[in-house]
Amino acid sequence: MKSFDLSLYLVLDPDLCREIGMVETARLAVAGGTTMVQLRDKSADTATMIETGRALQLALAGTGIPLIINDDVEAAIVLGAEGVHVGQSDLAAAAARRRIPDTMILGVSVETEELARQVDAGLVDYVGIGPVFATGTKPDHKTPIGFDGLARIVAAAPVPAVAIGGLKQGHAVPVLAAGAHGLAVVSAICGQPDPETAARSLAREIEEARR
Ligand code: TZP
Ligand code: MG
Repeated sequence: MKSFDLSLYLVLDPDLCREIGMVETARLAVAGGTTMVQLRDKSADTATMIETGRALQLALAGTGIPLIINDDVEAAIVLGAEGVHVGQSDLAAAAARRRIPDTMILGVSVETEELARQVDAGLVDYVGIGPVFATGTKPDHKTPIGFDGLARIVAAAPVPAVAIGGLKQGHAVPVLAAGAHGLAVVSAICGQPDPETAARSLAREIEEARR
């Protein structure tokens, strides 16, 4: 069954996680209430993605938290990961879906209303929308959209959305008010002195924002 919860979506970055590593960061974040984990390593080859992915699968075993692989469809298939996330510059959604089974989650990044409208809900399970704010985590990011832009793009998307880009404590209310189902974060958890507490505070805030 393809069920997933976008509430607090951790996107792992090897540089930001370097102190304790991506696997330990994921383990702590999930203990704190993270609901999805994505492996995003732009410089890793497929063999390295598979190796890291295996270690993440061990750390997530029994938690029910899905592991999503960024861009590397091949690695995701070999791993039997729960899903794949592709950007606009990556393998198009249709091409990705042709390579992965229906049972796998497919996420796509969209930065504009037009791209959101083009999303095929028959192929794609969720969209990542951003950057809400400028962020040093993705130096090549597009112009920040703010919460107003987020709301417009969410409204144009035919599938559930998760917001990304510069999001941290204090942003759950405006993100959910814009119609997104959750917050995707890198630096708000990766590289924090205590990733578990960071995740727990965010998860609590999201839960409270829903009330
Ligand atoms: N896509 C748009 S912004 C971004 C990605 C992967 C990085 C978000 O990182 P942070 O540290 O949560 O701002
Ligand atoms: Mg990508």
